[in-house]
Amino acid sequence: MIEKIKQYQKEFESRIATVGPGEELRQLRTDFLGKKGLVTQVMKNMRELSSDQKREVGRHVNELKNWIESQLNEKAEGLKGPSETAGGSTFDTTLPGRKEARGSLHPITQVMEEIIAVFVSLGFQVAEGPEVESDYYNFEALNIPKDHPARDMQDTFYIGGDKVLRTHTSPVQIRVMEKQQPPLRIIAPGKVYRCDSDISHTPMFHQIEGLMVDQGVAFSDLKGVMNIFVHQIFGEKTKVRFRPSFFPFTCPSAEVDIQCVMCSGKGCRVCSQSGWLEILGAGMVDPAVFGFVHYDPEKWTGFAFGMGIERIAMLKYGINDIRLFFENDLRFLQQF
Ligand code: 2NM
Repeated sequence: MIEKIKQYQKEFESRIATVGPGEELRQLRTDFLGKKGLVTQVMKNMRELSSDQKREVGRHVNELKNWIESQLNEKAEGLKGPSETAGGSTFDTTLPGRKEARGSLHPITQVMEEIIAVFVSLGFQVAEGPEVESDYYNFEALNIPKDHPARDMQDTFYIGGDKVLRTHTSPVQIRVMEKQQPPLRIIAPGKVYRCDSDISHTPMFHQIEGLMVDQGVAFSDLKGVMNIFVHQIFGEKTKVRFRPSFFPFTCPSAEVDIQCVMCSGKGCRVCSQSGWLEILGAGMVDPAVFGFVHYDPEKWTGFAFGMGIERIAMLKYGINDIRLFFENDLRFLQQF
């Protein structure tokens, strides 16, 4: 009989390990402690035993009964869901939980932060400014005259009065120069707006511009900083090329190319068989710009540069359509 008791204990142990809430748990209690339950059966069978045996078996049965009772109570407590605990209706606590969706940074934000980190490591400070700008900061102070093509209605969003949506982040640098004397090393990341839309242009995109002003800053300093930037972002082996160009706010001006990331310079569709890709514009700050912020051009020289983040991100990741960045399709975004 003692053997039987041990066997029932084992059976109970295995059943309580997997029992569910509600009816399942009630059934388990009935099976062991109910009127026709196994424990009750053993107690009934004790009638045939001698009084010595009764005492011995009785002790074991009582222990088993008390143990099962406490196990069932403990289990019932553990299986209670919050609504049950709170006195509401029951729900199935065995259902799997809902996973919390994990967010991540937008690829443009990632590339922007990566680029900022490179310039911060070179001693540049991050500066910000308004996205709604006056004609003066967006154009005039940058030596862009009233009849310059960059001011064309087709490119600029005019929003009434003399206000525009900034077409570049250069006005941020004008504002900093107005308030701060050289030496100066700043970068201006942020959103810019141009009335343009196709596979390589969106009406809003992101830019990082940089400016360094000090005594004796030369074009060679610009080249050194641009080389470090390219090697950090595209890899140490990436070749860099400077081509003469024109901007109203720099002189001399250059466009900076890198060896094509798709074909390593052999020539392909992406680089129009040239082996090179344009990634940014740069130059020595025009003395006329210094005039607007009352810097003495005899004392100070500086270089400036500007790049579109989307273009850098497209080249870095081999993306052929800029609009993918703004569709918010998770199948695209989750790849970064
Ligand atoms: C570019 C290219 C060349 C530029 C110039 C200035 C400022 F404010 F110092 F005059 N900021 N950014 C600059 C120079 C921007 O973007 C293609």
